[in-house]
Amino acid sequence: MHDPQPGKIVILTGAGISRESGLATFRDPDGIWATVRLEEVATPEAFRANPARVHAFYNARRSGLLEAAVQPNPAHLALARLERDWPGEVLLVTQNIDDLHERAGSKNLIHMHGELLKTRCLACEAVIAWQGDLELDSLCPACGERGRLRVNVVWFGEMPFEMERIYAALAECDLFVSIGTSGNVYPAAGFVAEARAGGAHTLELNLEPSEGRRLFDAGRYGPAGELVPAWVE
Ligand code: BJW
Repeated sequence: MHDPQPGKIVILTGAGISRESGLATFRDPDGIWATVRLEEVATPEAFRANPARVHAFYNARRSGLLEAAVQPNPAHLALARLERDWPGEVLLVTQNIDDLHERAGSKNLIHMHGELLKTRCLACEAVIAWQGDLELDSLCPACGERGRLRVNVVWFGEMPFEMERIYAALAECDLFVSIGTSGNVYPAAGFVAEARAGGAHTLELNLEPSEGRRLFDAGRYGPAGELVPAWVE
């Protein structure tokens, strides 16, 4: 990064940043939505109709995330270094439900689509760290109810987390950077327009131009594991 002025940076990340760590994206030809219909696994209606199916989908992704080979890649590590070394503020907003940013060392981080390694109890609303499988009769450690746990992620039609804090940061930031996201899913796809309206410079780092390409002042295209460290240094 060559900007000598310490300013406020908001970074949005998507599935593309974790692909080189071995996690699938959603809309690439080898992505998750090529193998399963999102209507069957990523909506509240799907969970009501067939909770066992939805648990199985997320149980498989949870055990995939916990495989030893899945580790933060140079892009995650570079963003953690940026947060540590940048004299201004860096807020990282991720759409990803994996924990690779925190494993890399990022601290000022919002998981707007939730976290795969947490469960939420529909009876008592407790959010609890969870590394094993979720079953239909899993017991809530907080309230003792059975069968009321769901993965703590944001499905289509649900409100993403911490939106007020995100919009406030977008309105104030000097630089907005979008990394590894296709720009298909709202409200995240609208963040670039919000940041621009507040006067921020906008940059996209992605394998290929995203849906919102024309809204970015600049774009660099290639694998995140190469682009992000090169941008941060
Ligand atoms: C690389 C790379 C490498 C590959 N290096 N790059 C406005 C207009 C139209 C529709 C809507 C709207 N507002 C809301 C909607 C409805 C809906 C929506 O957006 N639908 C669209 C499909 C049109 N949005 C919602 O429902 C959201 N909720 C909401 O808006 O609530 C409002 C509300 C109001 C009042 C009451 C209640 C609610 C919620 C969206 C939730 C999305 N959930 C998912 C699943 C989460 C859990 C899980 O992981 O299973 O989130 S869907 C999925 O998509 C996941 C992702 O976070 C999200 C975004 O995907 P992402 O990260 O962009 O991945 P890809 O695969 O699309 O792109 C990867 C990119 O990386 C590509 O560009 C590659 O080229 C690139 N890449 N390898 C760098 N190595």
